[in-house]
Amino acid sequence: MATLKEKFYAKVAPMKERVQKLSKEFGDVNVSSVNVGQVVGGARDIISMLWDVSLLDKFEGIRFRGFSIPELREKLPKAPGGTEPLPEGIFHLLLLGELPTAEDCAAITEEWQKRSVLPQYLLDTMNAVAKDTHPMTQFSLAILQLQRESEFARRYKEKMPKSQYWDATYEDVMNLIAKLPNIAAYIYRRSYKGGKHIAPNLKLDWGANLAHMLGVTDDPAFKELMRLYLCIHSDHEGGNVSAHTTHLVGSALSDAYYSLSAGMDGLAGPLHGLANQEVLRWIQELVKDLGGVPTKEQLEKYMWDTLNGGRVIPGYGHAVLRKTDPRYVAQREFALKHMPDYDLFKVVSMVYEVAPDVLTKHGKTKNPWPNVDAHSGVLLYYYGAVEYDFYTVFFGVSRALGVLAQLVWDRALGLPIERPKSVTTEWLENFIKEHPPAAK
Ligand code: CMX
Repeated sequence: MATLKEKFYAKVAPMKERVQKLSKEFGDVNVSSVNVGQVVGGARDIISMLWDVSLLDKFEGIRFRGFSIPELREKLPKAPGGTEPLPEGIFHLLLLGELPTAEDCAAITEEWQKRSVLPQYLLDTMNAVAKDTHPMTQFSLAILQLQRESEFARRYKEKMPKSQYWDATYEDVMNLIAKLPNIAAYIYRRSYKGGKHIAPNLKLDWGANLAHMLGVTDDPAFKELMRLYLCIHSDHEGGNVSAHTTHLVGSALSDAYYSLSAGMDGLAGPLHGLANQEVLRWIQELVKDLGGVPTKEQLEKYMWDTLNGGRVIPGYGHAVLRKTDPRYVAQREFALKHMPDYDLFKVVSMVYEVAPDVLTKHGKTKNPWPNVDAHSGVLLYYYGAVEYDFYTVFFGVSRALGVLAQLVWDRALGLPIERPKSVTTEWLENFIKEHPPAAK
């Protein structure tokens, strides 16, 4: 059987030819125009980046290499006796654009297990960090510390030719992804469980092993949750902050460690990945303030208080999506199957009934529907992972799959250093003076 690396290499030349043809023959065809609102307003909708591993439709949601989440839950290989897809499978799909067999997934599990050991100098560094440092800071620091291992950096120093960049990046990516569950579990056990660590189980798949090393429950459904969670958070096309940052930093030929660490710093923002912890914090406060599961009327008032206090309803709204996020739906289905009577799930469901209407009346957000972060916390909480400051680390472990699969492609295709144009406020004002809009 060809290895994952051999299969990837076989795809590079034809893909490179397609991209070069587009650039050479159609390089001056416009695919997007830019207005002043987009320059000032966070570059919304400007097409300015190549990202092959996933594509987002504002109404349908994410497709990973053309497959929707319900399709992938059906088609990707499962663990023996399991019903949720294996993250190994989604990585195979994202990297190669092909659905894997169970055998392909087993080979990736084995490869990652071999590369998963954390070096002692990393553990020493992690042990030196103050325990109350936010888990995302610890996660990003650990990834950055591992940069010492970078094959790309080592070979670049040894005059590696451009044609080898993908190979060194592939090695870095596989070494790094393999270690992420161990890093995450180490942070968790050190921060919240008195430093009593749990040895990895080399027989388990990547997601199940993370569940095992966290040690919050023996319930096999938690392993299933981890597998599902790690699949659905893996990618959301290239323009979101964590993906774009990883790609941008990588474009300077900073290696996978630098790139992912930077991407994780972006994920740690409350408008992005940190929203999953904020949702749980907001729900916990709400239940405490209202003395238990609220009525709809109480919840509605609580939401207005949040909005009138100048704060956002965490887990709602999206820069691109304009309907309920299918990642939310997948998690809701999981909850309906495994914890339909759980009080916190009832609150999350009630928020789903009330929030879109309140946000629509509030009249600011372009999308009153829930995003991925509105649901994940309650599932984790149910199984005993109650330390919600840690939740974004789960997101980060998963997000690595997509952004690093794309990073290997970035180097294989020889994509250049990223350098969009910025302008000053004065430049924009002068531009408007010179190009006054037609009177309405
Ligand atoms: N609650 C209250 N107000 C909201 C809101 C929400 N959930 N979502 C958007 N708005 C507000 C914005 O703050 C903005 O207000 P101002 O005009 O005062 O600046 C206005 O509505 C318009 O925003 P928008 O164009 O609809 O949304 P953006 O593209 O600017 O921002 C997002 C998108 C996700 C940052 C925003 O919806 C938000 O803050 N949501 C809450 C945080 C959250 O859940 N983030 C996670 C997103 C998913 C992820 O990346 O993990």
